[in-house]
Amino acid sequence: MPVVDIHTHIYPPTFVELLRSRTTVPYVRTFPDAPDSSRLIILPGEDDPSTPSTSRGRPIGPEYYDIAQKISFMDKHKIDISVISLANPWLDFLPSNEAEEAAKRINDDVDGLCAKYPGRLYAFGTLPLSAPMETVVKEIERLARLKHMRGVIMGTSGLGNGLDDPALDPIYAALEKHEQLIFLHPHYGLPASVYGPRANEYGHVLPLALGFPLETTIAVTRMLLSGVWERFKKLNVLLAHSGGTLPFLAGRIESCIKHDGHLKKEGKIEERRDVWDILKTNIYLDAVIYSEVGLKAAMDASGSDRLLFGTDHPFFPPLEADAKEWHSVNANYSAISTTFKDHETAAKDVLGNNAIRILKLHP
Ligand code: 5CU
Repeated sequence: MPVVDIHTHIYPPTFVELLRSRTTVPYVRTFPDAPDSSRLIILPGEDDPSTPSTSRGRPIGPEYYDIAQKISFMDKHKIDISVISLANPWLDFLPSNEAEEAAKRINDDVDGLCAKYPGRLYAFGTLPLSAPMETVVKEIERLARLKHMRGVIMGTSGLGNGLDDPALDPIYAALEKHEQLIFLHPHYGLPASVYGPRANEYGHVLPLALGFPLETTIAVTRMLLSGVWERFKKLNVLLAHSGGTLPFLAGRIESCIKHDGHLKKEGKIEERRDVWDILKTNIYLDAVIYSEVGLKAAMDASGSDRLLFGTDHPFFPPLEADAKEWHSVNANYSAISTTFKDHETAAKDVLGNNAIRILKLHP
């Protein structure tokens, strides 16, 4: 039975070099109180001077950029195939004139890493979203021809105005035409003010456990409301972290739409596809939710044939230096085995067969 990890990141060496050359978020640097440990600072506000040094970013070691470490992590956790993707914040921060060249370099770099381990690695590419539209579309076309690429990873900002921005239509059209799915992943979280004045005392828990999933939920709901899936009926999107909170909130979203006088007046209620239809037709969900309760909601919303195992490696490593396995990975494995305890075929689908079918990972 193949196990496929579709949520697993890398910062290829060329990207780490770029981060080391920078002095504003995102960047890699050491701090005076721990001069021997490089820290990866990526999330907005993560380097605020009032933040304790232990919550300024995260220590960055070779597990973030060395592909051999990805393979040994896969071996340790019995993962046969990984679909790797550049981790956040991708190329969102680059000035327009640097984005095209950076995207090509990084996508070629990642495709080359996959080539080193035939049959074990595939990838989602990265788009130069700050470049002119024509450049972005050209990179989608180029990615569709690269041997190991199976879609693109994207954040929620799009061209700067979110994923409901009609200016994104040429990108959605190109992705739909080339059958490349979007792996939609959060990065920006929620405004820091919602976490309150004591947020610094709680490490990364509030932005990662709540900010990330809500960011995804809001982004995808905006896509729904703006009619993206009425215009692009075959556009497929894989949502990180089991869809944020979308499976849990889908009924409420649907009800709010049905009861909205403004939408009714604009004639937008009758012609639309409902949330449940889109969840079962255009949306795939990863199984990176760490519990049976969340996984069951994802399964109920989209179906076990649309759920795909993931780890989020190299994030969420064990804190104990002598840990043999990663608790985060085992939590995802265990949620699958308990959720599907009486459904062996569905368990195998979620662990690997769905990814092989959906992403065409022919051995
Ligand atoms: O720990 C984190 O900050 C992250 C992150 O930035 N991106 C991700 O995919 N998982 C965890």
